[in-house]
Amino acid sequence: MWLKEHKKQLIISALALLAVVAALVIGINIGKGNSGTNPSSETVADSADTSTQENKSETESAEEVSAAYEIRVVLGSSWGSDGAYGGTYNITFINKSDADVKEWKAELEVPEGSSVTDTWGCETDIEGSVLTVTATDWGAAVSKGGQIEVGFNMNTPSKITPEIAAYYVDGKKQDGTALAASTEETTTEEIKPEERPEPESGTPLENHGALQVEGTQLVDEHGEAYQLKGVSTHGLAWFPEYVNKDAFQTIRDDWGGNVIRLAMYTDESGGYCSGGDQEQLKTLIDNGVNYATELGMYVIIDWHILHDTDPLINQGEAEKFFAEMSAKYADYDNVLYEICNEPNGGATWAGNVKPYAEDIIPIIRKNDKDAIIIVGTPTWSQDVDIVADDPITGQSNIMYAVHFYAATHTDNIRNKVTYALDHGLPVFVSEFSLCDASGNGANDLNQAEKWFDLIDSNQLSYCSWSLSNKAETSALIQSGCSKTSGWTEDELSETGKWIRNQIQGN
Ligand code: IDC
Repeated sequence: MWLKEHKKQLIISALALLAVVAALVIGINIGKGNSGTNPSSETVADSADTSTQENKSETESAEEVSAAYEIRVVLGSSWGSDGAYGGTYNITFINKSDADVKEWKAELEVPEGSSVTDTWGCETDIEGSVLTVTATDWGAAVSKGGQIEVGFNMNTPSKITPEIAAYYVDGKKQDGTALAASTEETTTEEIKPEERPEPESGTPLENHGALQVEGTQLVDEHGEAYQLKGVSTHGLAWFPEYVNKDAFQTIRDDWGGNVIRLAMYTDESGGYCSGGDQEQLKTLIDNGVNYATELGMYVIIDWHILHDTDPLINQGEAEKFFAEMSAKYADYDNVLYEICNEPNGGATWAGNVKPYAEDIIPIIRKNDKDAIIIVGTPTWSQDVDIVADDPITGQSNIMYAVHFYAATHTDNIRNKVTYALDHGLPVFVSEFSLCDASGNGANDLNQAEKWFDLIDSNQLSYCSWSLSNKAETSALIQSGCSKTSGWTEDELSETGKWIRNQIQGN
C-alpha cells in the first residue's frame, strides 16, 4: 500500500519535472527552408512535427509546412543567485531537409552584461544583447536527417531562457518565427530480450594475460584473437563516483565486459592541464587501475585531449604523466595507455600527432616494454586511413584510435576503418556511442548495427562512452538513477541497454 502511494507520488513528481523541463525549452521552427521540404528522417522528434502543425496556416498542405530545420535551446543545469547566474545551454539543430548542411549559426537574445565562459561545438560572440552562436568543429556540419547539439556555459545578470532571434543555415538567414516548445525525443526501438552469455570461469586477465598486437589483431597471451569490450568513464573530474569496484564488477559480471577506460580530460574544466587537481586525478586513476586489477579486467589510461585540439600543446605535461604512469604500472599486464584521445582542429598526423606519439611512446617503453599503446588520430580520431599510409615504425604493440558517434559518423568513417585494416593498421574503437557527435540527440540504431557488423567481423576492441548518469543520450545510466553500481536493466538508458546487450553478445 505504502509502496503504491509512493509510486504514485513518484509519478506525479516525474510529471511535474517533465513540465518544468518542457517549459524551459524554447524552440523555433521554420516553415519552409531553402533546401527541400521532405522531413524524412527517423531521427526527428515527433513533438517538433506537432508544433509545426499547430502553427501552419489553414491553406497550407501538410507537405508545404514540413519544417526543413528545427533549432531549439535548452537551459540545462544552472547555478548562482541574485545578480550572478550561471547556466549550461544546449542548442540542438535538426536538419530535416534533404540536403546536408555545412554550417549554421543562431542569434540569441540575452541580457546586457552576459558572458560566455565555455563552449563546445561552437564559438560565441556577444554584442549588446545579441549572442551569436556559430557552430564549429564537429558542431558545424549536419547531414540530412541528422542533428547535432552544441552548447556553452554563460553567466547572466538574471536567470533567463534565451530566445532565438534569428538563425542562418549555410549563410542564408532563415525566416521562421513560429515558436514551439518541444522536449527531447527518445527512440523506442525494441531491445532484444536479454540472454546471459556463458560466464567465463576465471577473470579475463587470468584467462588471457598480457595482450599483444599481431598484424591488425589484438591477441591474448595464447596468441588467440581477443576482443576487449567495455565502457569508458565520463571525465574523471566530473563523475568520480563511478570509479568504484562494484561498478566495474557490474560491468564485468552483468554486462560481460572486460575493459574500463579511465578518461581524464586535459583541457576542459577541471582537466589535468587546466587547473584540475592533479593529485586527485591520479588517485582516481590509481583506484581505477587497482579495482580493475583486483577484478582481473583490463584498463585504459586515457589522456583525454579535446578542447586542446593538438597533443603538442600539453606535451610537456603528457611526458611527465606517462613517465609516472608507466613506471607505476610497468608490471601490470592489464594496463593500456591511450596517449591522445582526439586530436582535432589543425592537428595533422604528420605535423603534430605522429611527432607527439614518437616522443611519448619511448617514454612509456622505457618502463613498460610491451603494454598496448593506443594513438589518437586526426579529426577526432577518425583519420585512420591517413595514418595507415604513414604509420609509426620500429615499435610493437601500437594501435590507433577510431571513434564514432553513430548518428553522425557513418559509411565514410567505416570506409576509413576498412581502408586502414586493409593496409595493415591495427585499429581500436576506444570511444563511441549511438547518438550524434555531441554525445546527445537521438540514437541511430541502424547505423550502430552497421558499425557492429564491422566491429565484430574484424574482432575490433571497443569502449562505449560513457559510464555516467549525465542527462545526455550517451550516458549509459538513466539520469534519474543515482546508483553507482548494480544497475538493473530499467536503470540503464536506452544506450546503456543496447550496449550491455551488445557486450553480452546478444
Ligand atoms: C562530451 C561529454 C559531455 C561534455 C563534453 C565536454 O559527453 O558531457 O560536456 O564532452 O567537451 C567526443 C569526446 C568526448 C565527448 C563526446 C561527446 O571524446 O569527450 O564527451 N565526444 O561529445 N568525441 C566525439 C564525441
